[in-house]
Amino acid sequence: VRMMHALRTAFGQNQLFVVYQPQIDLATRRPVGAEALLRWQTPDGKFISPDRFIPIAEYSGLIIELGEWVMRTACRELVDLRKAGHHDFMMSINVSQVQFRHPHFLDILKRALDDTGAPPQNIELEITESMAMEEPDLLIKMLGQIKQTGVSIAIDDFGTGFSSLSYLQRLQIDRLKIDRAFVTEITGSARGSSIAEMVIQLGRNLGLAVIAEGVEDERQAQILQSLGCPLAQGFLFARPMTASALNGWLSNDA
Ligand code: G
Ligand code: G
Ligand code: MN
Ligand code: NA
Repeated sequence: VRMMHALRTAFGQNQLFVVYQPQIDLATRRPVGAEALLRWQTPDGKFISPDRFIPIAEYSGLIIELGEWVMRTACRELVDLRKAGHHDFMMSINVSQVQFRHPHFLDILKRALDDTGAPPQNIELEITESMAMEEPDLLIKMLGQIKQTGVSIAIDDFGTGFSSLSYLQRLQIDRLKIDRAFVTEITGSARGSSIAEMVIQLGRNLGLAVIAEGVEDERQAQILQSLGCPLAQGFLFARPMTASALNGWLSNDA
């Protein structure tokens, strides 16, 4: 309860901000997009992890307001990047299941797109695999409606849940994100790469883009590329950074 009040106050006092982690095309090593990630820095300089405060925001309902703010902030940053010449850049936004289940979620999304002028084709929403398995009927309906706006959908943390392949086929998704845990394993034992390999193959068979997350070293990047993984994200390429840092990073790179 104390953290809930602290979070509410923090949000009101602008202690929360959004950082962006670049996503890279493994073949060209060029950035193709970024994932928006929420951060909380308290006045004494300490960072509190979203792993800790997102569940509290969900439980308290604050996630509705907070999630909308993240969405609008990320859309605005995308528009700024486009003005700076990065026209094909994609922006990925994490969506909590509490937001997703909210009766006005679709309106909130459309309003964010309209008000900011962000092109829907350049926006992707990330939902977790565990979320994808709950309430199949609601999910299938929602994904259909989201797709109609032009926004795409990725399944985050893929490989950690147990979604059946036949079910996955029924979902209108565009991209699978290989969970960091499986990327870490690919340089370990001989069998370590088997899950990453399976997800890459699955993506190919279903016609879905695949991105590996948590890529920390060059060997992982090379193995992923040799397995046919087109995209990656991780500390090897760039850490999450503020909007202005991202602008500079992209310009230096160009
Ligand atoms: O950025 P970091 O690795 O600390 O994120 C930890 C977790 O918090 C990740 O699972 C990430 O998806 C989640 N997270 C980060 N930002 C957001 C956000 O804006 N909304 C939601 N729902 N989850 C987020
Ligand atoms: O669950 P989700 O994929 O949204 O979480 C993304 C989180 O992973 C972010 O909080 C980000 O800071 C973290 N992250 C991104 N790249 C790396 C990496 O290469 N190594 C580690 N350990 N964490 C990473
Ligand atoms: Mn994510
Ligand atoms: Na993830």
